[in-house]
Amino acid sequence: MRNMRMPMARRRAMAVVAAVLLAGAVAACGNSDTGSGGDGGDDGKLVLGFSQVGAESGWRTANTNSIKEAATEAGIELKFDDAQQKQENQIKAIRNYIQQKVDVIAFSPVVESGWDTVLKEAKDAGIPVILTDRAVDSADKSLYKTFLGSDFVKEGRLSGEWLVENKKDATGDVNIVELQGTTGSAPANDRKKGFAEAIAADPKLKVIASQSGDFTRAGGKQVMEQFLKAHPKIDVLFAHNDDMGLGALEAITAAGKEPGKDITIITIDAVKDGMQALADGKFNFIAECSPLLGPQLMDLAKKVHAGEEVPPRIETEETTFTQEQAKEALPNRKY
Ligand code: GYE
Repeated sequence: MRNMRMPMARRRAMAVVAAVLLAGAVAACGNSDTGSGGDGGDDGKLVLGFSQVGAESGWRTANTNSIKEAATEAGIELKFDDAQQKQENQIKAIRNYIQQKVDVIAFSPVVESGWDTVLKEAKDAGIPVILTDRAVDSADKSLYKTFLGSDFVKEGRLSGEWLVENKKDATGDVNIVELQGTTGSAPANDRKKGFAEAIAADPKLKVIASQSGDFTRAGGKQVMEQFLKAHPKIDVLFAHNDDMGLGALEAITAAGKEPGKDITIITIDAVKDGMQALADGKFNFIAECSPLLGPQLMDLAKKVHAGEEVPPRIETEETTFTQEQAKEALPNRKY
């Protein structure tokens, strides 16, 4: 029986292999049609491969929506990948885009370091790369065409300056806890730096604990619980984004403290839920960080594809909000 079956099994296996090879060949043909080598997609549209960080925050959701909407409006074919906050997934997505010969690659690098190899691969394939939102620390600036995004150091500095002013009459030490963004990310590194520089102006302002909450609500809540257990006197929370601040609110309330009163809360982003917390008196100050990068990104994609020169750094325009300003601005917020 066994001997009889073996050839049949083998034949089947060979048929499977043949089918896989055929499918691969068909897919490869399909790719070379859409892949275009710079001539656009099937219908002549510019093809943009975009690797997104993830879906970790309200900011990120607004950013993804902005990019998708703007691509449709600009008549650009968008290939979109969500890397779930993992650098290895982003590298994989970028390599796929190179293989598919997209016209332009854009991505928001989850962390700052470790990009040189894959960026070099894109450059060697003749595909221009645009950085959006977050920067890389590559020394070779020719690896990408431009970086579109916020000045995170400034956001940290504005947050710190507000605190210096707000606590100028306080007596004794002002104990600050800091919820950092994703470890190694540009916004976490830069916001920490800007804030530290600003509060150095007043020696009574002291950061007594600083830890990553990975830019998520769950992370913010969990780390704030630890902070509250370890430190009986916390006067200020500086959270690197709204979502971590919103998560921390739950921990603060559960610990029997009143957010915005017992603990002064400063965050960054100014997404709707954050602005609502500010208008409700639970947050005290927000430095804005705009996620609406889509239209500018599409514009840049068209320009670099056409071989036009673009400025190496394009900064987003932003403001700050107090509780009163949040009440006024909320009805017209787009995200
Ligand atoms: O502040 C945070 C998000 O890179 C500016 O990432 C972005 C940050 C934003 O998760 O909410």
